[in-house]
Amino acid sequence: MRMNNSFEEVFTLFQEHNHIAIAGHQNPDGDAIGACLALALALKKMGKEVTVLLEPYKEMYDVIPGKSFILPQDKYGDIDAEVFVALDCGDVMRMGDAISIFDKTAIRVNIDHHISNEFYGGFNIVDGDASSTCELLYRLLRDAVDLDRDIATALYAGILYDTGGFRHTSTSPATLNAAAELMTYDIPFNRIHNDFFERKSYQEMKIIGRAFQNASPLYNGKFLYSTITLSEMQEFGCTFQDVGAIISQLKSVKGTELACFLYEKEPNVVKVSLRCEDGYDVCKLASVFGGGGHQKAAGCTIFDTMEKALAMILKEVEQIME
Ligand SMILES: [Mn+2]
Repeated sequence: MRMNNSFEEVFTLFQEHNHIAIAGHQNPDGDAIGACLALALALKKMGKEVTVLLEPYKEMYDVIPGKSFILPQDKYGDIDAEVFVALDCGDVMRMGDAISIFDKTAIRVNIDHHISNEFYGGFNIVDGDASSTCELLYRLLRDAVDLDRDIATALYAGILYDTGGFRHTSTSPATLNAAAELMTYDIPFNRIHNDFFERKSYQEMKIIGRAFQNASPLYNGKFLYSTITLSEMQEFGCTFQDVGAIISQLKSVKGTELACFLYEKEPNVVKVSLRCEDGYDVCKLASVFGGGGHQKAAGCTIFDTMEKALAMILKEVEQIME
């Protein structure tokens, strides 16, 4: 049943228990990291024992404080938490290895802003209209905890990341009010912006170049797609973290209404990212392959060869474009 709990109910859970585990999604982005570390910092301030489960992430996110809460993956077996909080995870599978801890924890909380979220927690706070999990978390924490510079930095970072620097249409007056309030804590907002959106490594730029060489426009340029194979990743010395910016670059091409980027993470594991303008729904498209996300930004994983994965995507896109 898609029913939300109140902020008070969830906050009471935090008050009444001591050890709280927090996880974000696989290949964590600014919102997942910001949300996990902001909540960890806030709970620590309340005197709680806190463990954060997050996969290793790119150095560009190191501006977000609280990294020391993250437990190495080989220590997950030691976790004995009373409450588990999943943040920014549209579905349970997005948690990756943390899923086993989620499954064995008695009290499970799901806080998220993905429209495809299935309310998989025992307690849920899901708002598909929120720009980011961090915006949602800000609303939960602002009246309950004494915010400080570190918590504010983490929350602001997540909001900034998921709105693409307050540019995506998910940005609302409430988003900017949250950001304005967080700015009063003397946060390094200029550095956050530069680290997230300006600085790219030479390798990332080169693989973006290859992605554009490989790109093909279809339907009079309304649809643009590209692929990067595993052997190309190896050729450029890239990891999957280096291809994260490609989808937004494809989408930014003038006239593109729908963009798709596929890369081979492992043999027969193809990650698909989708972006679109109003009038399309890529969340629906991704859900055909068991994925999800937002109306304008979504993704899925196809367990097949690149060739077959691409053919399947193009077939779905054909139906949308006609
Ligand atoms: Mn998010």
